[in-house]
Amino acid sequence: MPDAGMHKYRIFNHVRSAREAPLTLTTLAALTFDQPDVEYKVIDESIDPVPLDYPADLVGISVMTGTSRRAYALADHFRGRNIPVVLGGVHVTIMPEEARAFGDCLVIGMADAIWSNLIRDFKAGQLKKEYLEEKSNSKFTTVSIPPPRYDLQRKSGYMMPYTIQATRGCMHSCDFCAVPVIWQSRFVRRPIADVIRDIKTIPGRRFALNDVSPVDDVEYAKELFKAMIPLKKKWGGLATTKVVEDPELMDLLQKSGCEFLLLGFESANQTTLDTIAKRFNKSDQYENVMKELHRAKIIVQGCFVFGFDHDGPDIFEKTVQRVQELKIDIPRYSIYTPYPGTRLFKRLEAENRILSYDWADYNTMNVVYRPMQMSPVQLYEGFRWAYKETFKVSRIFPRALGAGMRFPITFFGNLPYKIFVKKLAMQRGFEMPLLRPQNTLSVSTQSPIGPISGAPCDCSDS
Ligand code: B12
Ligand code: SF4
Repeated sequence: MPDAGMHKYRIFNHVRSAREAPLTLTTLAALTFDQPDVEYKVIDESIDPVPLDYPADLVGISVMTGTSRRAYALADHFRGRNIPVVLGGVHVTIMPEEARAFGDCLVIGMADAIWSNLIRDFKAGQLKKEYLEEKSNSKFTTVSIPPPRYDLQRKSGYMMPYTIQATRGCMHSCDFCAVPVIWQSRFVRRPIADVIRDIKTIPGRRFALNDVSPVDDVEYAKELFKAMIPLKKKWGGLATTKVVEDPELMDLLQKSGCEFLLLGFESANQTTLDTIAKRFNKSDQYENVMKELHRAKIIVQGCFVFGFDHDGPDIFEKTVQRVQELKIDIPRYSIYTPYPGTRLFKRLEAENRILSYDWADYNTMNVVYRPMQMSPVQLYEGFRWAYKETFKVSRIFPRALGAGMRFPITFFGNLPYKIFVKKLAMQRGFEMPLLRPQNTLSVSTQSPIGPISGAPCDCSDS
């Protein structure tokens, strides 16, 4: 899994991830449980260098949009050593035509029903160029997979070494989000017994649930949370603001051990929420959302996005103010980013507003398009200003105290963002990205990032 240069920090010579361990690689490795002769070396480049001279028979690389340049460079390297490379993941699923130039084999879509057969084909010398996930026509499907191979990953180096997933996909379709594009409005559930089995294999008390929206399939969520209660574990995950609408769900959520949720508030402006197809977020209900979650003793990471078409230059101050009023425990800001394949990308491209086709810029911290009501510089500087302002101790204190719960955890949870603010301040200001037509990226089979090194890059953020 290539490095994105994000979500990590350094302690002396040790690089640590400020996030949970990725589930992708341990999930893939588990899929060949019936082929015990297959040995894996799992590398998350965020915390470990890629052993470029490793004597592998086959290399698999997981590609996200932001990491695609690094992924293609690593693929070039291993192919240069005559080791076949399989590329998979969200970016390959969205942009197979680009990825074809960089891999010997592509997996498009979920690999659960593919990976084991792919390995068999490889062993028989019959690796195909492409494996396409067979999609069922029904909106809800169930997938049964073995427990992740946690034994293959490092336990140290992560804020949370154990990650679980119960559902995939999302029932909503916000205009900027890659999830509905990847899953095409399908919602995949794992059998609850399988999820409980996997949670039981976790040696620690805490884990991360990385479903993007586990609470929107209300009946499934209730059953899952009920089944989690006897395990007496603690967990953190993601949810939509709709979570507070059902009192029974909230009660079970709390009893299941949830103590942290990341929520996409996105904007305090209802017109914006309606325009981006997130009208289930009701701006005038945000106080209630926070009140209910705090009542359940759940710490909230509340995310807001800057640069929507209705955002003028006053949006930064307004948002910072609203974040304080709402007493969001750990706020987080992003710049509106048109990930390829999304409705937003198609619209901005049709309006000739895309400024950068360099996918490495697509990390929600760069301006890659021309905003409607301000200049790209204003957007970038406003984003920086909002971060700086929000993480002043004079603002952290009343937010953390105001929530009236878990003060030390919330307070210390804010501190890493102060480091991030410092790093943001040290960065150069906005520079107009080099406009590069999309197709020039796909024809280059040279390493797009220059000479390759085995060491992960040194930059870091929250
Ligand atoms: C957990 C998570 C994270 C975690 C861990 C990321 C990681 N590297 O695992 C953290 C918090 C670090 C993170 C960070 C970010 N994330 Co994130 N994240 C997710 C999330 C919610 C779940 C991913 C997951 O674990 N899935 C479970 C595994 C089993 O599924 P999977 O990875 O898709 O893998 C399956 C297939 O894709 C395929 N596959 C994948 N790789 C490979 C490789 C091979 C060789 C093969 C054969 C198959 C294959 O097979 C697997 C099994 O079926 C997804 C949303 C989602 N539902 O996918 C967003 C998502 C992947 N993230 C996204 C984004 C934008 C980000 C950030 C930019 C956000 C930010 N501003 O910080 C950063 C970028 C980090 C980076 N490395 O570039 C976008 C990606 C869009 C895109 N086009 O790339 C997604 C889709 C969310 C969204 N709303 O759009 N993320
Ligand atoms: S609710 Fe979240 S995961 Fe679902 S489409 Fe909207 S942004 Fe994406």
